[in-house]
Amino acid sequence: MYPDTVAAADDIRAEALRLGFDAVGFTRAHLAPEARERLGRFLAEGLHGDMGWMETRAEQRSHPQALWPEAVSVISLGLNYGPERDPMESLAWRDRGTISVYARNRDYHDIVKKRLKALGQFMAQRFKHQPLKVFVDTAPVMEKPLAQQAGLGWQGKHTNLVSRSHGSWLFLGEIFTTLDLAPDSPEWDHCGSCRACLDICPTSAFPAPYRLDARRCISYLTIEHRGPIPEDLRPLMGNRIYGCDDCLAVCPWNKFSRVHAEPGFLPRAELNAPRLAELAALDDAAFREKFSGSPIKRIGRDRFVRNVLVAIGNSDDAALHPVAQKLCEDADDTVADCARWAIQRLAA
Ligand code: B12
Ligand code: SF4
Ligand code: SF4
Repeated sequence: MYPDTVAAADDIRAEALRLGFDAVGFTRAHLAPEARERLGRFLAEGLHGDMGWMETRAEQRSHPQALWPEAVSVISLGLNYGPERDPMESLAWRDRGTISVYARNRDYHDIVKKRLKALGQFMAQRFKHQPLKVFVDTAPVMEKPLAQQAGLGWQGKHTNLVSRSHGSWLFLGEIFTTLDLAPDSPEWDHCGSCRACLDICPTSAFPAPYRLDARRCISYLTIEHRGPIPEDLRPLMGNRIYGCDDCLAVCPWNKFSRVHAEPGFLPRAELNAPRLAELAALDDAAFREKFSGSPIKRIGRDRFVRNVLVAIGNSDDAALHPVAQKLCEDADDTVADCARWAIQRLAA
């Protein structure tokens, strides 16, 4: 084992900051029992909807050492993606769509993973024969409770990690390592009596503070959910066509955040409130070309155009009627069904 756990952690922290991470913390490769119990309850109540992948690897998700038995420490890393303008400003522009801040340019998974790998290379040279693994988002890892344990922030009532220096705008990634690294103190809850995130949610997706029913969350409905979106939720979605930032954007702790420093997060001009009519006209090839390198590409043309049609239905803009009309006979049943719904709603 490396003899000085504090010096080792200090070296890694300095290198992580040099590589452009904005927050770094250390914790044991072990999750507190509450996190595991709460994951169990979330799954038992079916709040994960059709994200069956959350259930299949629940044991590994709730026990870092079930994922990798040799892991001793976890390095939790945060990358700031503080937006340059109010993410909610385009919600009022009804002939346009609102895309979540995180998806207005390059895929954050690629950017975070590249930096995690660079930090991993530094560690491999500095501490010989100490294996490590890097993760961002998609592995069965509970990133938010680990980040809280490592002192990066706390899980706010909107369930995401809030940081005293970056507000709601941190992407998370981790390095699991066999090194024994001096752990940081966990951060505690600074939400107090605030409930701004709970009250702003357009679909009432929080059955209680700190608990999210993913099945009602617009992020889930527009990104993860396949097939038709439940009809009762469609009118509540407004023009949010990919993800949602409302609960993050209203958090008062964002006043301490600053704009990101990553060129890959600079919004592409054509994704800042794009015209719904143009998006609805995309075929498979045009969709893939437009969203190359973007996280949006992952959901495919059909799911994306479905989301655009929900926004068209909510637009109250008769000029969009012919746009929906054209999609009524679309080869994809869900798109065709949503186009008919949009027409009915525009006529109502
Ligand atoms: C599944 C998932 C989703 C699902 C479900 C979200 C959810 N809250 O679980 C959906 C598709 C809805 C989603 C949406 C979003 N996501 Co997401 N998602 C994930 C993923 C893959 C797993 C999260 C998870 O484990 N959920 C399971 C449940 C049990 O966890 P939980 O809600 O956090 O539950 C905890 C709390 O409820 C708490 N709790 C329960 N009761 C109580 C009571 C008290 C008193 C307290 C204190 C706590 C508490 O305990 C539970 C366990 O710790 C993570 C990546 C990862 N591998 O961790 C990214 C991740 C959480 N997502 C992220 C982002 C950015 C988003 C969006 C903002 C994207 C967008 N703009 O559209 C939205 C935000 C919606 C929201 N309010 O959560 C980031 C969040 C970064 C951060 N700063 O926290 C992550 C970490 C990805 C990353 N690597 O950066 N996501
Ligand atoms: S992301 Fe939007 S829909 Fe989901 S919980 Fe937050 S405010 Fe509600
Ligand atoms: S908006 Fe308020 S309640 Fe929600 S996470 Fe931020 S401080 Fe906590």
